[in-house]
Amino acid sequence: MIKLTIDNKELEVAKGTTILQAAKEIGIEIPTLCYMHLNDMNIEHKPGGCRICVVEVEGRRNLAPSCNSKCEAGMNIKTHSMRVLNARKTVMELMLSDHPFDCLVCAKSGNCDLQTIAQNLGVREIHYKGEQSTYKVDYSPSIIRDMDKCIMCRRCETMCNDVQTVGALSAVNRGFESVVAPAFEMDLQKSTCTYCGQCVAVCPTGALTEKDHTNQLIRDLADPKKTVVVQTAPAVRAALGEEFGMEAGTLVTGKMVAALRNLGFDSVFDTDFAADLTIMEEGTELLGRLSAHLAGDKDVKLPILTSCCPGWVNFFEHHFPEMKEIPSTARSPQQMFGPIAKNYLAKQMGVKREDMIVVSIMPCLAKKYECQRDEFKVDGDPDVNYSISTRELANLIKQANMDFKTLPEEDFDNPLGESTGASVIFGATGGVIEAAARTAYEVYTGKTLEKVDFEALRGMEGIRSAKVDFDGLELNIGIAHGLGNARKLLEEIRDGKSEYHAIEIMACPGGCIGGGGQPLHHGDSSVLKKRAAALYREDEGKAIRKSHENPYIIKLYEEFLGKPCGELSHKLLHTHYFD
Ligand code: HC0
Ligand code: SF4
Repeated sequence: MIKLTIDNKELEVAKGTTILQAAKEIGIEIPTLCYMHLNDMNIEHKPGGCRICVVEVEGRRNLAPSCNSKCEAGMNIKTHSMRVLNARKTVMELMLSDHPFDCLVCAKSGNCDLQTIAQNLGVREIHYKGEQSTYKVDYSPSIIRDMDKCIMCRRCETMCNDVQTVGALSAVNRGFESVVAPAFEMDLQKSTCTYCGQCVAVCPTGALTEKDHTNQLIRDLADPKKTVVVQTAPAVRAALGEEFGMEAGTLVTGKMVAALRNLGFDSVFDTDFAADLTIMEEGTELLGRLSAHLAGDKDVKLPILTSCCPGWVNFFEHHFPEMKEIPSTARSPQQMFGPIAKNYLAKQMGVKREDMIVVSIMPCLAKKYECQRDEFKVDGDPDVNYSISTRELANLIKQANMDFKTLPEEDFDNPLGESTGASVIFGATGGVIEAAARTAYEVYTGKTLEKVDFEALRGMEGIRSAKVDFDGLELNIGIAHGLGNARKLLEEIRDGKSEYHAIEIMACPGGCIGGGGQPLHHGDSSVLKKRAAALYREDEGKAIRKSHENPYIIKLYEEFLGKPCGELSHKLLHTHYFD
């Protein structure tokens, strides 16, 4: 152990502890910009590049970057001496000297680390005038890159390369010209980007933001000719409250429904309904493949991989195209909801397809891209017109001046608003496969599943596995969240070493609760755990907790679809993948 003093407080820390960590241990927060600590993933990004975290160490000529300077015995450190504050101010002014001055209209305003730290430092004047960079703004279907706002913290690069192993972003050029970009500075859309949005989630400035669909939504809501219906993803309800100062993990399902109704949607539905439908289709496919496999059919491919996460779909299409026959052909719940709304609900409501607008509220940025894919359009009309993120919904509620915290709790509309506990847990890693196991068990064994909680499938470890007993048949299940973890399981399958029957993969660490469109959680995994716990609470409180018992799903098959994986289901609810 090492003894030292920080801001006149004596403390003892383990060898190897940085000054930044030591200060944190005694409640002293040193401002940082480039530093990022993903505590559950064992990733500490500390390039020491921004120099905002400098501190004064007695007896040393130079200030030390606290994020990558280790504590030494007897050190006497000042974290906010005059010298430190002046240095930080100068560093900040230099950073701002070539930064665009459009804070008032910047998408990140109010949520920008650069802005917050400049404000906290009391920067009122910029004494340096730098050359301004003039990069072309890169618009992709999900993400906007405005590199004039990049401060070269390179957090995005760490997320893309080390966590996701996608490798779409890296530093290019030198000196003033240096910037983080796809290879050859090509547009993101032409790169191998999966639109997972994890880079956006950690960008401290407005350099990476989501493509904003809120103005389009406001226009559609105001159009009397349009019937605008909305579906809300499972993970949104566990995080939206954070945008209004509520504790992470506060469930705001009822308030969210009330807010959406206030905004003017004609009907407020739940993606969870479609998640129950996904279980019917994907579960049937799983049991079909499993039975064929057990009967000795060598052509049948196992493991079956879940296919509901669009960042994951983009990943295997780009990186493992030779394995595109393995994932389930079931569309994601978002993309099952769309055709059911426009082919079944529209008829019930007496609305023409072209007059119905289906909007989704998602924790995810890849969903914006997913709903624009050609295979999910009919004569150019998308089944889901567009998707807005949890953060965009929060902005809309703020624009409408609603006092979110005091809104009354309201219920979803029916028929596409009824859901089971199984569908709610889709939003947390392991939830999709747990929901599938609840239904597949009963269909396969013909017995009632008394204990629906498969605890072994839950948790935050990046790769997990569990054996589930199907009345004598042992099903081997794998789970990965984060694309770097997914890659490991895929490589096992490619090398013929995988022993799983079924694998759930979600692109974002934590699953959808950690999606790129959620309130920013700054890599703090305790926030993700609280959001997951909220979803498991909602599941526990539901009267029905197995997808196949959802009465509106039963009715949908009776009235419209026929049977799971039947002809109409295949046409409307399944898809195919591309190289
Ligand atoms: Fe998810 Fe989904 S669970 S991908 O994480 O399957 O975005 O929340 O909406 O579609 O239901 C995201 C979340 C969804 C879909 C569902 C799945
Ligand atoms: Fe990389 Fe995901 Fe960002 Fe694309 S969205 S650049 S894949 S981190």
